[in-house]
Formats: sequence, C-alpha cells, structure tokens
Amino acid sequence: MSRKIVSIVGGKDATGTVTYASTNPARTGDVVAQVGLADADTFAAACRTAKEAQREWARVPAPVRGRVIASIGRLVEANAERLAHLVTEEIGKPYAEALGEVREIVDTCDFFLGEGRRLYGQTVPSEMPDKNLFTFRNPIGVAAVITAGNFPVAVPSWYLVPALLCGNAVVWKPAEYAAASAHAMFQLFVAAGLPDGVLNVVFADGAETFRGLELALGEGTVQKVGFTGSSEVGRKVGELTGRHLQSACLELGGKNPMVIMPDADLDLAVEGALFSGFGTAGQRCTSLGTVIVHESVHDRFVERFAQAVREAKIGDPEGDVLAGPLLDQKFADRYEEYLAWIQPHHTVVSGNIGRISKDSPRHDFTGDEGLYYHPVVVDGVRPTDRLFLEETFGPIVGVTTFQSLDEAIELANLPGYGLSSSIYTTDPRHAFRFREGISAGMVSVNNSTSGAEAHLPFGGNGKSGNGSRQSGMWVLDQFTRWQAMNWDHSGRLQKAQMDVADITPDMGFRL
Ligand code: UN1
Repeated sequence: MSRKIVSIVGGKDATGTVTYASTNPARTGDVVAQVGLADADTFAAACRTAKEAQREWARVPAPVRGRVIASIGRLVEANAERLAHLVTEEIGKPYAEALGEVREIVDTCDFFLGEGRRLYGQTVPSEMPDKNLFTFRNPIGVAAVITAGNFPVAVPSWYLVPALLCGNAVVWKPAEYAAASAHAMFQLFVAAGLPDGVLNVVFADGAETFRGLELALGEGTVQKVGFTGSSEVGRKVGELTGRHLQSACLELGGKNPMVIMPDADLDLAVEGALFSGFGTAGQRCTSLGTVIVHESVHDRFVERFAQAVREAKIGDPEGDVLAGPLLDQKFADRYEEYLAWIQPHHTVVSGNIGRISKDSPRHDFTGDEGLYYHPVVVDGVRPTDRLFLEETFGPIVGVTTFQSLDEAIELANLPGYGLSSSIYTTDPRHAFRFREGISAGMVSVNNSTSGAEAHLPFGGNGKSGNGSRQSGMWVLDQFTRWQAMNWDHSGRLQKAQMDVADITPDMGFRL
C-alpha cells in the first residue's frame, strides 16, 4: 500500500493541487508514495511562515539548538535501516550505499552539534584606546533549499543541519521522485523538537517552485537559496537570486576527470574507476566522467577496466550489487540521449549498451523489469566530443589519452566544470602538480572522484557552482552573516582614522 504525503508548512499539512506518483525504479509499477504537489503560492506562504518562526528560533541559545541537532543525529541513527530501505525502494540506490548515505546525515549532525557551542565571533583590537571591537555571526533568516533526489537525504542534511544550527528557518523543496524519503527525514527532524514553522517541506514541481521562489524573494522572505541540481537550472536560480540581491549556494553538475599516470598502480586505478564511474549507477554529481590515461598504459588499463565493468554485478538494489536501476524514468530517458552521443570513431569496450532486457542480457543480472542499464565504457573519446565536454549523468565513462602531465591537466579542465577530480600516481610531485593545476574544488589522489567526507569543504567552480562550499566549518559562511560592532567607552567621540595616536619612526635610520 503506498503512502499519501503532502507538504507540511508551520506544522500543518498543506494539500496539493496535483498528485504525483513516486515509483520504485526497480519495479516501475510499484508506487512508493502518492505526493500532493503544491503551487507557487503555497511555496511563498511557507517562506512567510518560516520568517515568522525564525525570530523565536534565533533566540534559542546556539548550544541548545546544538542539542536539537544532536537529537536529530540520534533519531536518524535509531531509524537508519528503515530510512535506508526507503531510499533504496524509492530511488534504487544499493542498500549498502543507502546506509552510507544515512550515515552521512549522522556525521553531519555529529559535526554541527558541537558547533552550537562554538559559533565563535572575535574580539578585535581597536586603533583607539578605550574602545572595543567585536564580530558576531548572525543567522541570515530564511533559507529556501531545493535538492536533487540522487542523494535524497544526505545532501539535504548538508543544508538543513547547519542552517538550523545557525538559527535560520528553512523551506525545503525536495525532488518529487524522492518525496517519500524526504518526508521520512523531515519527520525525524521534527521529532527532535523543532518548533512548528522552523523547518517546512514543500513538494512542488520545478516551474511552481521557481515561481514561488520568485514571489518569496520579491516579498523579502528568503535570504539564502540552496540549490543542488543541474548547471542549467542552477544558472537560472543564481540569476533570480542575484536579481534580488540575495546569494545562492549552488551545487551543480560535474564532468569529473581521472588522470592515470604511467607510474600508477593500475589495479587500484581500475577499482577506483569502476566505483567512481558506476557506483550509484554513475548518478553522483561526483561520478567519473572521463578517464585520461597516459598513452603508455592505455591498452593495459582499458583491458582491465573493460573486464571489471563486464563482470560488475548490476541488479536488485537490496542485494550485493555495484549498481541498481536509474533513479527515475526521466533520468533513464535523458541517459538514452547520452548514449546517442556515441560516434563511429568511438569503441565501446564494455559489451552491450542500453537497457538490460531479454534481448540485451547481462550475466548475473538480478533485477527484473526496472530501469536497469548496462554500464558503458567508451574508448577513443576526443576533446571535441559531446561525450567529453558535457555531463552524462548515468553509467557511461569515456576514455582518452595524453602524453604529458600538463596536457592531462589541460584536458581535465577543458569541459569547464570543476567539482571533483582524481589522479592515480605513485609520485608525490605529480599529485601536487595536479592539485595546483586542476580547477576542481575537490581532488583525490589514488582514490575515487566520489565519496567526499562530511567535514571537508564540498563544492565546485565553473559550471559546477558559484564557489560556495558546503560541509564542515566552511558552510557557516553560507548560513550566517558577519556583524561588526564597535563600543567606545572613553566617554568622548573618538574619530576613526583621525583621532589615532601617531608614533613617529626615524625613517632615516641605517645600519
Ligand atoms: C551529489 O551527488 O550531489 O562525494 C553529492 C560524494 C557524496 C556526495 C555526492 N558524498 O560522492
């Protein structure tokens, strides 16, 4: 029996105008939840409600807010298996990965519960006597958070947890196709004692959300927009937010390169490329886009990589598999378009391409009629190919070659994204040279392009984002604004830059 869920604003159900069925991509006939989608006015109303609730929430001492974050972490931990099974059911993420995703929420809470006792400001010396200077971190107000469904609970927690800890209220718009997972997470957050209206969840389609956001920004009820999704939509969200003189935290797509040097441990590189490219069915923003392999090891690498991909287990995400189905029909449709970018000058070295079926079988396949696709490795990719230049969200990896490290770095930066990157080498000079030259916000050495830890800065440059960083202490700058205070207790007006003591040096002095 499928659930029925609707938006929750100010602690109350807000009925939708249209019903959307969130289905199980492993068995597309199974409806996981009937979701009532709200309209733009409901979104804007949620932002007004959040604004009301935020005032009181900001007055709760930060260490007490930290205790609420601690409770969220414990509640998520106590419900980890249920939440992970729901994620697997709704978006087809293999259960082990779904559990890891839930763990990432707990890690985020563990980090920020202490931040409640740390939200440090500074005392700063003044240029005048009997005057003190201070800085304070103030909450920004209301954050509108719009998230994708490939990480339906972990990535939202990167916004929600620090935003709430810092004393903000949130209106969260999750992806429709991951609504049940989002709704479950929302319930866990609320159970930790968040007052009504401090966290609101609104289910809506993209167009209504955009219109609702425009209304809310116009009404002055949103001070920060958090967006995780495509570069194309991110650009629109960034434009809209900027027009209202507010800032957006944008976490967008990637075309993440992996450079393999001649001195690399090739077996390790194959293992890394397999997980980077095809874990989560290639549907992480940090998934591997193109392997850039030195020409001297190209043949050996490709042979082993192709074999590993051919042998990789695809199937029922509740089982022990490398990848399950694609997230949802719209991702499957888009992925089929990427497959059409394969050109006659390319060589597919991984076997069958397209949907796994009786006519296009796969050994060891354990799924049935779901949105399952063969993982694809395309060799011979050229820097002018769409396959090289554009993100291909899904299980497809390109391979190209290089001669010098400088050329590899140039190729790695060429598509103009800049989220994650990786180099396999046993020479530290290559690793540091790569780090320096690569435009990505994240660099792995002898490791997958995916799998960032919850307390390092996460974010990208170029088409991957506007330079904002999530996670760890760095995200605090997204959800607080610095306030400077000066306090003169001299009893007279001391004018900055003018009433300042001058100590005269002997500038003619020489040894
Ligand atoms: C994403 O796909 O939006 O680093 C985020 C990783 C994960 C997060 C991916 N921790 O691969």
